[in-house]
Amino acid sequence: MSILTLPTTPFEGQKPGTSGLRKKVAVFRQPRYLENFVQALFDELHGPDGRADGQTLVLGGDGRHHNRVAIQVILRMAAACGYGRVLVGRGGILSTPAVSAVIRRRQAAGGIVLSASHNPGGPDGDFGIKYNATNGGPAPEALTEAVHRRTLSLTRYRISDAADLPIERPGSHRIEDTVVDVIDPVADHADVLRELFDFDAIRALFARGFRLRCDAMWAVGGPAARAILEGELGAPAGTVVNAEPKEDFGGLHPDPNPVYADDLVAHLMAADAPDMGAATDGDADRNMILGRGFVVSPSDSLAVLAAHARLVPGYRRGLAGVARSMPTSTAVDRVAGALGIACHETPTGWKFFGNLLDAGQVTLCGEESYGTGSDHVREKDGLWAILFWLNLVAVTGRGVEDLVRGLWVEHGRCVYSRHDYEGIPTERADALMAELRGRLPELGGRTVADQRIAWADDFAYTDPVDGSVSRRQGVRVVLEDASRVVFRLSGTGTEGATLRIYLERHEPDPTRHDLPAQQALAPLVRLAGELARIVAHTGMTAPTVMT
Ligand code: VG1
Ligand code: CO
Repeated sequence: MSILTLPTTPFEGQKPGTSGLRKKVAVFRQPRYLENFVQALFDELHGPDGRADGQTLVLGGDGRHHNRVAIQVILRMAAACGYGRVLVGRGGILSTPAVSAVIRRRQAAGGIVLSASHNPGGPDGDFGIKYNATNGGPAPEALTEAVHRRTLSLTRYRISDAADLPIERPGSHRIEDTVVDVIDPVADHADVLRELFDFDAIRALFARGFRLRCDAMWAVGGPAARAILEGELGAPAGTVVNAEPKEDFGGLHPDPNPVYADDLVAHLMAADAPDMGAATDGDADRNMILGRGFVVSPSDSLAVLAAHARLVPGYRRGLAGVARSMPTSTAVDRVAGALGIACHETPTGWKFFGNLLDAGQVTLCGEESYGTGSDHVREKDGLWAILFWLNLVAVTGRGVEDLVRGLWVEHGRCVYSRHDYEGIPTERADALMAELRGRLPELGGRTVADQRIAWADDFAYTDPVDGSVSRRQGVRVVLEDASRVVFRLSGTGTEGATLRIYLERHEPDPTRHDLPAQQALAPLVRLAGELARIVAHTGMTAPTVMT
């Protein structure tokens, strides 16, 4: 075995987005593409000639196509960088929350997650890589930007010429001076979850005949869900479906929303529907929750969890505060107000919650994109959310729908929807956003599509802990009754641009809570279309996905 220093030249476009660097598998397959990004990361972390002597690195991915190849490359590069130990998930598998749990429990210096999350997989699908820091959370923007700059000037990378390691079984190996331990992908994460929830109460719930259908979408969440729900909590065999992780997610889109998890929705709408439905995404950090005949919006889910957190052992002492991403509905703000705790509004992406969680300023956080989590790790956590809901149902004796309706009765309903326009040519999407931003100063006080605008801005965030500023995080247009429309471009796609339009209107009147969301939001949809001139810019007359 020896360490090689090999010449390379930069690749354009290795710029991490909302959650790491995501590209087509074919892009990652190019010789030196992955190597360049990993070397740039190691250079940033340890200095250009630095070594990670003695440090521990966690490594795992969501098991999508190319995962196995990439894992072996990174193991050899970590050895060349001098890591003391690499903890790699068995078979190269670790869900995103599991990586976070392992980093924190084993005091690792950080971890590399190979995932493109909810994006489709397979040879023609997407691949991704991101770095999580010592706190277990996604690297802050300052680091991801520095890594990107370094990718543009890289001239060499270092790698051991060792052979592939057998990582399909537990064991300990060596590359150069680096110990590589193959670890159980579920155990650390399960330990964390066991400390938070009342497993006895949930066990009793299942023993009483409560029926759950948990759809792992052929992704990495399956084994953990099966081990805990069926193995430990006594849910009947078959509760977790589509549980075997596949490299191509069965050809499906592993995104737990009503559009891509339509099969689960159909089961929950059927006459003999189970009591609760749940789904997790490609890397098991997202979750969708359903009641019988009822879909829970992610923003409402966060608010319900916050409202009842004290009923769950891990949060018995109450919440320090909560946080939500800016486009997420204000339901949780209303709950926080009633609880007398702070509610922070952050830009989209879990990395912005890290400082608040580390500083002990917030306990729960979430996003409208089916992500919820807490200070138990530094990622959103799909199984955590499912267990939280089960725990609440078990100790309140109330069903999923009843818990959400209780929220609406108390605080009014934040009627909410997100409209995505996918696959827009990038220049057109950029032109749309530029025009919208250009019109911002004149929008306050104007009437558009019969709606009177109170104010509009481009969201900027100052991190209350380290003072870092993130600008241009989304255009907000707010009406006099506080209804709002938010426009931003996705930072996780790999083909063209995706325009996301977030619509929210508060409905205090309980007799109107059952109006279909799209109907209640129709005036805001018209406003959005006119304001952004969507048809003129994109040629599209309807969104490609509505959730
Ligand atoms: C999307 C979501 C965002 C989420 C991100 C990563 O980002 O909107 O809320 O944090 O995906 O989620 P964007 O930039 O495409 O809107 V995951 O499950 O990919 O780690
Ligand atoms: Co995900």
